[in-house]
Amino acid sequence: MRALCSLILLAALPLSLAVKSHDFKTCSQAGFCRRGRALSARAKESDSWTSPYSLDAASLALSPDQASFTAGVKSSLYPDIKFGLDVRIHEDGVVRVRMDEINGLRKRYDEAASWALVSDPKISHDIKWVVGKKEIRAKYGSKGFTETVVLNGQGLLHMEHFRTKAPEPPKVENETTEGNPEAEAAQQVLEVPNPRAWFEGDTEDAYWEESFSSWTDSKPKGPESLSVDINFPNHGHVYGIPQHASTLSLRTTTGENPYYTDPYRLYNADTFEYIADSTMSLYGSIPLMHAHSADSTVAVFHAIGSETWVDIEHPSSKSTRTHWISESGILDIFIIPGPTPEAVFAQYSKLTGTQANPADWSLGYHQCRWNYVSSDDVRTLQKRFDEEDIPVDVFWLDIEYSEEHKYFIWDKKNFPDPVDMIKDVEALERKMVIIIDPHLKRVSSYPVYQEAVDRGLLAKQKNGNEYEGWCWSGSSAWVDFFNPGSWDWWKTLFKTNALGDGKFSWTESTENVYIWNDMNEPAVFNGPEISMPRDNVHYGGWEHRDLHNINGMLFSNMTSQAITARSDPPKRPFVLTRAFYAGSQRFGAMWTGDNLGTWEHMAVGIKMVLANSIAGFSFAGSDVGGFFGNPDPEMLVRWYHVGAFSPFFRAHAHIDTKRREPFLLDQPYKGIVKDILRLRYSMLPIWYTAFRESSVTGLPVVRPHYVVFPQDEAGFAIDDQFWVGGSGLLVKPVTEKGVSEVSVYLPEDQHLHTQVYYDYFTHQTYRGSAKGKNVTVPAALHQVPLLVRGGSILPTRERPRRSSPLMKKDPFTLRVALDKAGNARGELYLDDGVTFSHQQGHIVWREFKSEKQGKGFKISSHDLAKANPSEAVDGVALTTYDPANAFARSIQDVRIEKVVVLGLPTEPSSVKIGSEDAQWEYTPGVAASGKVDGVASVLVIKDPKASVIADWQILIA
Ligand code: NBV
Repeated sequence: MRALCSLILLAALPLSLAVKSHDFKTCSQAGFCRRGRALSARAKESDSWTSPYSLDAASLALSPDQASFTAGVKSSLYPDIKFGLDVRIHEDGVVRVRMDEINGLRKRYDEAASWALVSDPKISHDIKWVVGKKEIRAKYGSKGFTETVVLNGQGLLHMEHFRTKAPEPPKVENETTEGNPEAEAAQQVLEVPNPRAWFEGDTEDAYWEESFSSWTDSKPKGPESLSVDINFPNHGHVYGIPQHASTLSLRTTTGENPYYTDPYRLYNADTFEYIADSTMSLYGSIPLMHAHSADSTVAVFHAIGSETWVDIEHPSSKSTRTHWISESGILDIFIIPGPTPEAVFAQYSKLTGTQANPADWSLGYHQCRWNYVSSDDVRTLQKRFDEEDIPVDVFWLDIEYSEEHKYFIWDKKNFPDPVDMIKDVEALERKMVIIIDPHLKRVSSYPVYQEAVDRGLLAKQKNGNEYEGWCWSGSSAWVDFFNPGSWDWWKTLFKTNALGDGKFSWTESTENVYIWNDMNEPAVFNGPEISMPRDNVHYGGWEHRDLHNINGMLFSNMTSQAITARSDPPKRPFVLTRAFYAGSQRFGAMWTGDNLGTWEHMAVGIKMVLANSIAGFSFAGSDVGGFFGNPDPEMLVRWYHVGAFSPFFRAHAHIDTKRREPFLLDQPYKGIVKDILRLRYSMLPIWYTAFRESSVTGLPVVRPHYVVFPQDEAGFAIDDQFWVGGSGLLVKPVTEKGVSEVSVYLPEDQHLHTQVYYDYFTHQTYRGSAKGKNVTVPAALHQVPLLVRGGSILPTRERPRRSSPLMKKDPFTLRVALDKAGNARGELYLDDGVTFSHQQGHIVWREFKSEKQGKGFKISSHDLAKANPSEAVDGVALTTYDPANAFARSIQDVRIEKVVVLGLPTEPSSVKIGSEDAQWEYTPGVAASGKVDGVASVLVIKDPKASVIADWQILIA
């Protein structure tokens, strides 16, 4: 069935634009996944299935403060094998469950958490375990008890212990064993029924070696896979475990859907031209899953670095069963209790860290292509943007800048003057991002390779020799970033000054060059599944299979540290990574890899960004325009809308595509794209404010409905419209051809009365309903359906500029969208956007409020940082905060130039700022009649002479 349907899909696409599915394994082609699924099938067939694993009560040991316990775990199948369980509860209620084999033949990989976690979580001393006759129990949280997360409820827990390979039975020459005592004995052994077959199956399926395509995995450690079922008996929706091109609410993988017959796979891979709706693994893996219902949100995070498959079933619309099958490693599960989405984000980000506060310019528009081919090409690019007055912050260089793909080394034929070129770009305070891939050309004349060889830093084959694979640079080697010896060395490469001693550093670069890390899954053209052999060996003797999904994160981690360290005082890094793992959000941005220029890919990109965002990695986007193919102008325009509402906004294209920079478009498309870019730039304060919140609370920068309205069931599966931070902006980019209007779902919080929504551009009003409601919103090509929920105040900067740093002293506009009761609130966060001085309190964090006052309204500005110093910035609790800090002083002349109030019931009689009359203009609204929505009244207050850093009040009478 699956094969048939894949064929149909392939046939629907031009042949060259279809993922080479045969390059990647299905579950049935991966020995351990096959075994895991077979285990689950046997359990389903049996009426009397019980797990062979049980807690060894005699070994139970509570810690002296009763905050954690350890216990032995026995398997009735292997009485001599010992497992240990370690359960602890963190201060925030997260439960960590670890299980490992004790005194096994070998050691299982147990370092995934040490890469993912920001620090060792503090164990609670208030929560106590109590040992009862049949159970051990810890009670905390609110009263009442509902089963939320159940481990091993289906009895699928299985940790394959290390074993020695049984000798091969002697070869029998003739058919019969008669008269050959040795062979007779062997035959008898084979015939003895296997008492473990009910659980493990009756064959040693791919225990000691397996092949895929032309590759053989030698599996020297034998079987060591890990299976565990995690059930959510009271949660009908599960989300997360990115990265997949799939719906946000994860689908059943064991049902009839022909594209969902395989479990969701997590195995970082270069799956270029991927299918737009599938469980296939892509470039990154975050083993975090949210489970959600109208009553609560919970999550599980499995700190595992090896390939993992997750089957999902929905026994009813109100419950979910999942089955996680991993190739190796210990069981290290964090049960994240929530019970709200906010609490889940706080708990998860306490573990793996929050999205790093980005450099402000990196939220602008990025222009990329494989490739801008010469210094002159880059200069012309910049000139054309400027001639058309189209804003852009960053020009990118892909691999062709380098000589023979030796990264860091310029191809001087085409880039004879790299530093001058970069300086030309810097003139308008723009930046460059240049690619550094992880494969190193194996020639001794390439200093980066040779230094890595001299220091013994390269990844090894299982026999201990340097691993050689094929990539862009031909015969290549890879730095083993698990080797601490590589860390300082990698930093030195990015120093823009000479190091002396003949050692290499990138002197032909500047501090305005930032980095793109591609191919870090790692991609190896001639390797199994286009990656490294699993039996390769890393630092510490760990096999590549153990840490494959973490590998890419180390590359972007080290690069981001290198970029930070190269300047004094350090500057915020920008590193774009393709491969990622839990924790990668601390090191930069990601994109969704090599998508196709199709409507399906445009649409799924939104869902993928949402999935990444809820898994902690908010700084995400997909290639605007699609990497492969030549989108027509309509598609390109719509894609710019998608990009303008993605946290990371970059246009990119394959080397074989036609050039498609915005200035090349004909009218009206060129004008529309320019307006979209200007819209993005006007909203940069909203994005920057959302990033601040994310960096402190872990809340995503773009938010799906279930996060914002966790009780509104009708929104739980919605993933084609979303919210920008906590701003109250709701957007639904058009991702279909020929559309002139779209249906937007207006969610409601059941406890609130219905709310009004305003069209951002036309001020048309839409009223929600207590049950949630769909409304039709115009969406001609120049229009992106963008609504502001009543009750929000949006700070924008409306003066068109060529790059975002040129806006730093520009005044603000405030859009006050009143709710039904006449109230509204919003935030604005600012800092220098470049250094880390925000961590010393050099910030401006304002709250704007509108309140009903008598018959009129009061709009005011307050210092939020003064009120909440410890919540102001990421990473540090500001104990002292000075409202007159140096950054605030540097922008004290920056004004609010306009306040636009939407939804006043009547024309004001006076508008005062403090005690002075303000200038204003009022346009009455059009009341809604019957089913026809109205248009909001608009009051424009001109230049209220309010500084952005000061407290002020506007009184509308
Ligand atoms: O470096 C070339 C490309 C890059 O443009 C793209 O964004 C990456 O995802 N890279 C992959 C390698 C080859 C792709 C066919």
